[in-house]
Amino acid sequence: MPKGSITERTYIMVKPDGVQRGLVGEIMARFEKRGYKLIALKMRTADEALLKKHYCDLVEKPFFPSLLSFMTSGPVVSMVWEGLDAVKQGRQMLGETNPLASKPGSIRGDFCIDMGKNICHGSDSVESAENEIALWFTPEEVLKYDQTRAAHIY
Ligand code: RTP
Repeated sequence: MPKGSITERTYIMVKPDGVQRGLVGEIMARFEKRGYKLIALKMRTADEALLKKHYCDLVEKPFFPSLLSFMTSGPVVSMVWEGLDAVKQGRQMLGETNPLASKPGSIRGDFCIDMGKNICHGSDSVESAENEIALWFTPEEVLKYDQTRAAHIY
């Protein structure tokens, strides 16, 4: 994908705590209002096998068992958002991994304080976004449509 592409994509996931706390709409609204385009959306309870692939670089970490237990504790909402600089801007909108280091105005900076329950996930590079999108969605679930056509307003 060329840098600066309007079709850059990022994988954003509302984690079980964000779903349980009723923050799905708030998180989606921030991406919509910013100007990003929703091209895939799914709710599911992830299993261990899927999460081991998603967090493949963390499986040896001491906190991995508690991360796994938390991430399988309830449904997650998986999304693909498309638009200019989607990966980097998405991470900025989420805030830092540690909510206490996250600025007010970011999702984590506004809604959480616990690193283990930091509400959301966002891809950290264009390459990992592509891998994560392929892991959480089938190609058919990632849609192509023209958002500029206003035909449905009237
Ligand atoms: P995420 O994948 O969830 O967006 O998080 P991230 O890239 O900001 O951070 P990453 O290092 O990939 O960690 C994934 C998730 O594991 C939990 N974590 N706990 N106790 C700890 O030291 C620790 N470190 C990471 C967090 O929930 C983090 O989001």
